[in-house]
Amino acid sequence: MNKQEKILVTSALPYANGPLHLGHLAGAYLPADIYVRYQRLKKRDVIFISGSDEHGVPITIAAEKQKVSPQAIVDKYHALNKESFEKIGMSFDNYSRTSLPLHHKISQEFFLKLHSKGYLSEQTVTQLFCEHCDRFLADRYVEGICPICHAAEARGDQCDTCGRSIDQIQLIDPICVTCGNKPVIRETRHWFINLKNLQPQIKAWLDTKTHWKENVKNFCEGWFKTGLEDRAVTRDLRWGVQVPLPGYENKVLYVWFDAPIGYISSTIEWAQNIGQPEKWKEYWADRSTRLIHFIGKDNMVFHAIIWPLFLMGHGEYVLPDNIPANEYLNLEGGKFSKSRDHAVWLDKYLKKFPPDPLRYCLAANAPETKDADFTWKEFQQRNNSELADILGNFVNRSLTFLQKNFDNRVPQPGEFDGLDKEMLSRLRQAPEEIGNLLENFEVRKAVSAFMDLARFANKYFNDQQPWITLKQNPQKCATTFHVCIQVLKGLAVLMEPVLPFSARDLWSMLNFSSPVADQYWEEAGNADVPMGHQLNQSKILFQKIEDDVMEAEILKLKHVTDKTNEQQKEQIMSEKISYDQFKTIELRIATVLEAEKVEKADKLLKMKIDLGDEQRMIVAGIALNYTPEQMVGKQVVVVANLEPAKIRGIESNGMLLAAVTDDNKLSVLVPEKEMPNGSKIR
Ligand code: B3M
Ligand code: ZN
Repeated sequence: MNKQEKILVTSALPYANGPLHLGHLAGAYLPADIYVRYQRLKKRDVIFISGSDEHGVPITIAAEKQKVSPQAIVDKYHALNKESFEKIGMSFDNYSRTSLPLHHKISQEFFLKLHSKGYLSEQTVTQLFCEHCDRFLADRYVEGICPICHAAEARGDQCDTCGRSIDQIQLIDPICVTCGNKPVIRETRHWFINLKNLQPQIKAWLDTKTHWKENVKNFCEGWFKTGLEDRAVTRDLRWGVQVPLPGYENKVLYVWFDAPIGYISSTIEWAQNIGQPEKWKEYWADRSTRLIHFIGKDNMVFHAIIWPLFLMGHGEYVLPDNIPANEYLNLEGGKFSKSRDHAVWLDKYLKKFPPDPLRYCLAANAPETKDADFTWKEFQQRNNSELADILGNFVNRSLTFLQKNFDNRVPQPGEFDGLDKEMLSRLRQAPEEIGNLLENFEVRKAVSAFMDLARFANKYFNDQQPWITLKQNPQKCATTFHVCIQVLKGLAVLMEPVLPFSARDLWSMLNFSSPVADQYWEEAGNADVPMGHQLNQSKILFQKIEDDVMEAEILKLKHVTDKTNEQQKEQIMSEKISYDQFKTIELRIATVLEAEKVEKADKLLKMKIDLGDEQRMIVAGIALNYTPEQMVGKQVVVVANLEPAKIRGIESNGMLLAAVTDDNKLSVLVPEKEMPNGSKIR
């Protein structure tokens, strides 16, 4: 690769609808940052672009749930995520937002270009419409049973269980996610991208990408086998980029139409910010730029098939050179889940731990070719036994020895013996060896090659026995430390992509003036620290993490029941709670005053209950076992201090207790003799 070549690296634009978790970081962000930092050390012309994806149904649903405006949601999470990214060391050249007017303008221009070139066609289609909410149910606004795999809770655009994309009309028993009602079918007009006709064009282009990762190539093959379908690129929504055509005033561009254009608008914003507003074209409008999109595997179809087609249609911009998509990261054996709070949130992590150990752990165990699993135990083990005991130990023992015995200066070497020579030769080879792996997106192997070098350095230290040679052969001892310092300098540069904060700290202990990030990767292996160079005070680079700290983190995840992890579930069931915990649950006797079935929900009964000093509405899933008549007049037990929950659009203010078996036998709990309403249960 020649030095003049431009590299444009992007990370997927995360939805600004919630905080980021480690799964996000491991897939589309950290690997990109490591790659970019490496390319900067190679002195290549690289820029690193990302931003918040602030449109689409994920945003509006979050806004409705939190009862605030979509703008308030994206403002909140853009700020939070941007800050987390900075703290974990993501070195974006620009982190933009798709709600900016600039992005709207660029997206509309892009749309009109495709429109004028005949890539889009208008079609009348049938869609699900909720009469209660008075709107079309785009994408995640509707859920139902998947027509393909019959899993429950498939969404209007995709089933997360089988991973297939769905035409919402085909959903079995669809319901409006907002109000729980059954939608009706209505006609609407939309613009479509003609993927069916374009399949040969995109396939021919993808066939040239022989250097891509296997998982990405296989995935594309799979799509071609089923055949591409035309896809609507507009939506009946208000939040988003307005469709710039007459008659479409109440419609916006599909979020997956405008989001990847965010890569372009963010680059334009970057160029404006650095005072060279035309500079973005040097990247986007030059066909020799290497455009590299880092993404997680769930974004593959959009980046490898649909986005390149948009770019081909537009005609003026470079196409992706590579899409090193990563697989998923799981957490303690289960999927990351926002709804079940089975997650390690990045902002929370950063309040407790330093950034580098996480970067190291996620890089060493990156989900490159298959799903990987994050466990706190592994995190602790990698931090304690690798970062602290290997790398940190070598740094610390070398520097404290020099401080004590050599006046904290680089000593003059004598003749190099075999061990010295081998150490220096490994150091010399390391930049190329590790560099080739990074160039090839093999972060796991790169990290392990780096740690091997540090491991070898410790062995070198032991084998030279400087604590003995200090007295018996001072010249040999001086040589050993001359070599150790050369290795430390090399390690500092080579660790910068993965461990940027620790690299900076080590660099300052070594007392070099120009920043470590300004060094030349190739020169990391040159043993060129001069004799007599004065070092700074050393400090501990990596703190060990104690067992109880990890156990507390593991415990936090335990409340989560995960169907895929029966073992975990059993553990939770047998866990004890304290009496104080039990006391927080307010159980009371109530009498059912009225009961009726909930329309279109077979299982639900809505009941008015008397709690002595107040009456309330509750909803309970007992309608298959009890008729409304059977319930009226019955005394029951309810959890009286449960926060209100909306069930099928009806607010329930308490929970009725019942015994249930796995095969749905159900018996409502009743007091053995009549009790005053409101009586407490202890
Ligand atoms: N916002 C999906 C996601 O956050 C989407 C990526 C857009 S990349 C152009 O996973
Ligand atoms: Zn509705």
